Amino acid sequence: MKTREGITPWPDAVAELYRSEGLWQGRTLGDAFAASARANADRTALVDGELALTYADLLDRVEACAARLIGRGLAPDERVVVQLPNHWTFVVLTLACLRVGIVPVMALPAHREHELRHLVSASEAVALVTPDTLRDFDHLALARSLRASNPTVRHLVVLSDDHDQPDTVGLTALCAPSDETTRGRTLPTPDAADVAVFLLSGGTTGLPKLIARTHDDYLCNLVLTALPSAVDADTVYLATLPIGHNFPLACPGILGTLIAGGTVVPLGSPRPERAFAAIERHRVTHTAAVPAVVASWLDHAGVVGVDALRSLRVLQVGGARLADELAERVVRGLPGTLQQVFGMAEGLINVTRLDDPVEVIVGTQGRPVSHLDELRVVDETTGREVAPGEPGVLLTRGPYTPRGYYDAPEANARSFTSDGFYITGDIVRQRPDGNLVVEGRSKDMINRGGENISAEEVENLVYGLRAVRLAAAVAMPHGTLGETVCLFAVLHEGHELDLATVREHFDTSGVAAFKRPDHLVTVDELPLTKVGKIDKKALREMLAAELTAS
Ligand code: OOB
Repeated sequence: MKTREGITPWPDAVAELYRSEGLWQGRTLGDAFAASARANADRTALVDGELALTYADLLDRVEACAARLIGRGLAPDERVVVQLPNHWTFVVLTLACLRVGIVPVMALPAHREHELRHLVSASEAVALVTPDTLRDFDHLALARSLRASNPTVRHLVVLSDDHDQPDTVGLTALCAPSDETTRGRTLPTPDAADVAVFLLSGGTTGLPKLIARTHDDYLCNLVLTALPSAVDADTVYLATLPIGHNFPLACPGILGTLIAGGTVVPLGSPRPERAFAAIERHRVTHTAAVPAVVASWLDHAGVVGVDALRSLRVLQVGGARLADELAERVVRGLPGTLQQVFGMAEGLINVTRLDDPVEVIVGTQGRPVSHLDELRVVDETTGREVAPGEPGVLLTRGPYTPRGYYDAPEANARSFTSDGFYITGDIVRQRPDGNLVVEGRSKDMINRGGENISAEEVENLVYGLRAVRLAAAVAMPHGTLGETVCLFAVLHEGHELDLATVREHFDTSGVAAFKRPDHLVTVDELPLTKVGKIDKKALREMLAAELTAS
């Protein structure tokens, strides 16, 4: 199937508006990168360990890699499932695909057979790109088995230290500088309206859906997110979140930094020891983290200090709700300006601005990056718009929010309105100043005997307790009430916490009594989703197992 067949296009008149407003430039991501590379030829584009590439080097490798892909028989519009760690080869390969219109499907390193099988078949991928082994998992064996059962898969491309497998292609060689086999080859160029990448829907339920992002819309995404985070040619961007995720990839992330002429530093782990060392060594100015990661950085800073972080100008935090309390600690305790980012692979990105008052940076998840982003906040049951300032489900459409998932009519019927709004499922409140406050997920509500309790609200309150490092509230089945509030908490070292203390804290905070947690489970760590968000589904399962056992 040709990619465009599975796509819900923006209406012509709307596309025309986005073009006339200059948001869609009619330019491919490959072109935009090449222009930046020519303008910044001698500057450093990419640093990974001992390898440092100038823009001229990177452009040369990208063109060479593109030529090798085409030379091996890959064609524009064919899909390639890319599952790589944060490594320089990801950058070269992705840019090479974008250059010639081969479409990468951005899998995460944590994906396993269940997800990959689905991604390969849903995208009809012709190639799989994986490490040989990573964190003790044999990716190559899985890739071989996926190839054996999927006739579309013609190539396995493997990232490995010593590559001599006859049935696979070595990724490092594919990403090598140009040579006589690559020079002079004429390469195809995609159209700006073509699909550039497939991102995956997040969430902790069901298999990920494919989100087709066009060159026009994704370039718009890069440009509009680079502006409010002040990413420019002096930026050094550290990518520690999984690099195929929209946030570190394009908000503005590695692609936005490269379009702006800055330096990208991919790092294989967000662990504080490694991140701090990389920030110090490369004088990192910008990075992005999820709340759980930033909590670990704060803890580490409490032990080693913040000297290593001196160069940091912007710390983006998003992907899940950053509790106000944690936001305050970041503002007080870490160098640079905190930028909250509330975004989604489906499109819409909201950010706090660097010059916003502290109250906005700490207490809101920002506002849209485009003046043509359309937002509606509606009542969950009636679907009608709520009064200004009231909480409701956020719907959105705009210049970088596609009108449907790829080839998924049923999911589209559920997740998009008939007039093309994406139903985010997030419960938000929009303040008079336009900033959004995320109050929860429409499914992340706990219904305690008819009282609706936002899990996020409970968590925010719990962060007011000094003992608590991380908190997650989930519904616990209950005979008469239907559901009660179960709190999972990770404590700071040397602290203790019991349920009575938590409930007392809720009482003294003047909170409705029904919101007090009914059950407390202290744990060493919380299960995380593949991008590092707290995995509520797993917590509910843990709780169910605990209840059956008792
Ligand atoms: C990002 O993208 P996804 O697709 O992995 O997840 C999107 C969902 C949102 O619908 C929302 O439920 C949640 O993740 N979320 C937040 C949040 N940022 C994302 N919830 C509360 N506060 C925030 N700041 O997660 C993503 C994509 C691009 C940039 C940043 C995050």
